[in-house]
Amino acid sequence: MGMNEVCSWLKEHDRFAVMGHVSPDGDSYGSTLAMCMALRNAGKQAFVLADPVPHLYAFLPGQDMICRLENCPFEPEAVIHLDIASPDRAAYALAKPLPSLLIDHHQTNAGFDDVMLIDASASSAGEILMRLFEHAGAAIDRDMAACLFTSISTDTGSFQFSNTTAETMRYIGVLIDTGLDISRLSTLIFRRRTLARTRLTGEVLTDMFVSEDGKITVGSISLSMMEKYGAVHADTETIVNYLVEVEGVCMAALLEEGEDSVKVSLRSNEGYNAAEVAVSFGGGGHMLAAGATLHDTTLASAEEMVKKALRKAVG
Ligand SMILES: [Mn+2]
Repeated sequence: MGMNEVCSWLKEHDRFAVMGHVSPDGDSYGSTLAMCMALRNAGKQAFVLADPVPHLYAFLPGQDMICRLENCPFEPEAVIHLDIASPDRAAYALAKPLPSLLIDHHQTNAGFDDVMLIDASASSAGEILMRLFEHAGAAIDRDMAACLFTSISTDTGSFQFSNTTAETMRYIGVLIDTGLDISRLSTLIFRRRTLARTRLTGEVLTDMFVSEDGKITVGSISLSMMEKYGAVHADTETIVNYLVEVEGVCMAALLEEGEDSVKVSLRSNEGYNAAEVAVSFGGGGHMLAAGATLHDTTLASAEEMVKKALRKAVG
């Protein structure tokens, strides 16, 4: 579906709930906040349904627009889903179905809303939003720019992944033109980490599994490790990158024990498809970065399952 259809759908409604995915990342927070700001700038009512932002993204503007399902400021009449690969990945399930818009960039997205804007060639949900704002002639202020920069820079690995295109960089130019200090933001996002995250990373890397041929690495984080370092979920977000950056590795996984599930983050190097492995576990994502959540399993048996799946994928 095209931009015109999305624009007229947005014009038809007045009171929006905007949400991203479970275990929200920089693209999820950044795109939902930017969308909410754009709607409010257009005279609409809107809020973001999400957990409060973690320490890593404490600098994001507009956090007062965030609420949980139980304390929404008003009854929404339409919902916007951003950066959500499949319906079960949505941050919240609403009590009753509402007119819905999906904006996403996951190659595994089969589509699940009334109106959809899915482009797997876009680096991030934030980049698709910039295209939409440009099409609609919506101004981007500095607060929106900070959110969109967070979206795009995190999903492109600070503009180092192959999803970074000339168009991506042109949009970053638009953001810089608002007066945004990208050096300050990049430092906060990529070159600062809590002591808890630093020490947790150390233990994961020391104890990681390495296959005999050196092509597979698997790291694990138990609940007791989280407790030992006083770490929170946001502290684990980028540890998997270290695993796939080991020379000679084709595919890597990081397992994170939850209260009643195990979260699996998958990364691969060029030529290996992490999304395929994620889909085999009921998850999804991109070629080089994907994930899934395993239920009814222990950390130890999840490790065995994931090692087998990676072995099969890598050959
Ligand atoms: Mn994304």
